[in-house]
Amino acid sequence: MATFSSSPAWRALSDHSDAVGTLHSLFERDPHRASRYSLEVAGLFVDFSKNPVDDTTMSLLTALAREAGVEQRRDAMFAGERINETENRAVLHVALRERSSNKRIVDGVEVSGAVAAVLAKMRTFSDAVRSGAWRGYTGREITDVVNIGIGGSDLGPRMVCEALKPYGHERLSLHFVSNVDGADIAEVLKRTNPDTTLFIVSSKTFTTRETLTNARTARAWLLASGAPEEAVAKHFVAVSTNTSAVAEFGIDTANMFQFWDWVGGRYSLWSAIGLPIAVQIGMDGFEQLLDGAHAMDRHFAEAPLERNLPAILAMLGVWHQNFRGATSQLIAPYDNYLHRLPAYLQQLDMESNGKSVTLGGQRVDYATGAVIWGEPGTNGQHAFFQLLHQGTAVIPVDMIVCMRPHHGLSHHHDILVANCFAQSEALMNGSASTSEPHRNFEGNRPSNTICIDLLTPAALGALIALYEHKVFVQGVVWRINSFDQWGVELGKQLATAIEADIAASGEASTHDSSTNALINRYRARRNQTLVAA
Ligand code: G6Q
Repeated sequence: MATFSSSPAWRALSDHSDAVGTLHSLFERDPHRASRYSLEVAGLFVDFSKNPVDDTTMSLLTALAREAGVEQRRDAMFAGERINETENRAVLHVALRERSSNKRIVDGVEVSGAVAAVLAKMRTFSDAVRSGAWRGYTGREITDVVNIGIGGSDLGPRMVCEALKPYGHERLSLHFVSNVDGADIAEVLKRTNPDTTLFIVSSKTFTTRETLTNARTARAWLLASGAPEEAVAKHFVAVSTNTSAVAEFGIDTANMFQFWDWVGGRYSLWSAIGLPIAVQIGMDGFEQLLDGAHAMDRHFAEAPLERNLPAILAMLGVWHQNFRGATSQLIAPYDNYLHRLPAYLQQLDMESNGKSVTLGGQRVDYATGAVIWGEPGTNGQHAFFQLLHQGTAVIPVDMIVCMRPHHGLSHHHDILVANCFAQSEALMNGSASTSEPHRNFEGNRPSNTICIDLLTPAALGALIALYEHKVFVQGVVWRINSFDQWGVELGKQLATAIEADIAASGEASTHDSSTNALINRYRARRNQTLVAA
């Protein structure tokens, strides 16, 4: 049977790969290239002209996407079909941002009403915390809100809360605890007071070891401060799909915010997992975030692939990854508020497309998901940008920059933006020094520039949805299931046996010699007192 990589569109792209000129020559040949290779959607202007592609490349990439069935698969997702086949689930985070009278049926059950009801409950709760009506057990207003969750129950809300800090509430400080490393929660508890701190325990399954360990530590801290057992109801709420586990933990299920198994962890910030966002910026702001994402959804669902922004960015990624030898993708936000975006996109992209088996169960014979990494500009320029300019690897870059800042330091902003534009220009053009090879910059290095007028909740919603759909399209092209995460599930089981060995008496002997020795070393030393020399 012919594999995907020997399909007509794939072969045509392989044959075409060497025929594309350098970026420099492509710009020289076409004075209108910048306007022809850019799009404005849902408040985002994206210039993708600095990618080594011509019209033939673009039409072959679109043909590849069509051949892979991107449009059918997209329509199936929006229709609520169970496209997450290995978990036999629908994938409907797009339904969370519809906010219309559109009635959604999932598995025969009407869910729009339930979505609206959870949004209304989030509004009541976030309004109460923000206004000061929701008080701690001593009657004082809440000053600190701590989200306890990990992975999809942490990265999205954490990134959005950082990005939308300018919209934050004066009295409230948001904190995020994810790591089972006690240092994470210890540092937060050091800076907060039990009677004015509210914990949101976020876990889809409510079985995740890290989250439950941190939540128990937080509860013990509250009670150890002298708070009575009833105080737990005023200081703990939960976001989960697992009502019985929430009740078992001791959180009043009246204070539980529900979501559903058709919302994947890394796609869940739009659900009640976004509660910290609603608390920080208010429910109106949260709904603007949803609306921004919805505008991108409409575009993705309706625009032809030729003018479809998520599809274009996805296919450019496929071009770099499968035909030009790239293996990673740099995310460079020229915006400090977006400093968590690379970490967020790492999960979105790498957990979705870090797969090597097709939906049909075959091992792929082509590259799939890229390694995603990044840091805000201009910091990266003084560190790893050296490798972008003169290293041997080709690393496509997404530069993200806002036209207007949230602060009044316009001089800073001019310098920031100048750096962003200068980097993409230099990566594209390079510069030749005939006398000194070490000063030679080859250029021809690809980048996209994403321009946002002002980083509002709506613009951020559109940006996140753009990446979600980009990742989706790539997964379809690579014939993989972007919606499962068996590697994560494995991780959830792995430590259990070693935890038991650490707790047991006698030497560990059931593992390989390296693992046994490491366990025994830890056991011998963990209680040793450090004696100053
Ligand atoms: C996301 C993954 C994973 C998950 C965490 C937390 O898509 O499934 O990152 O979000 O493992 O899981 P819980 O929300 O169930 O605690």
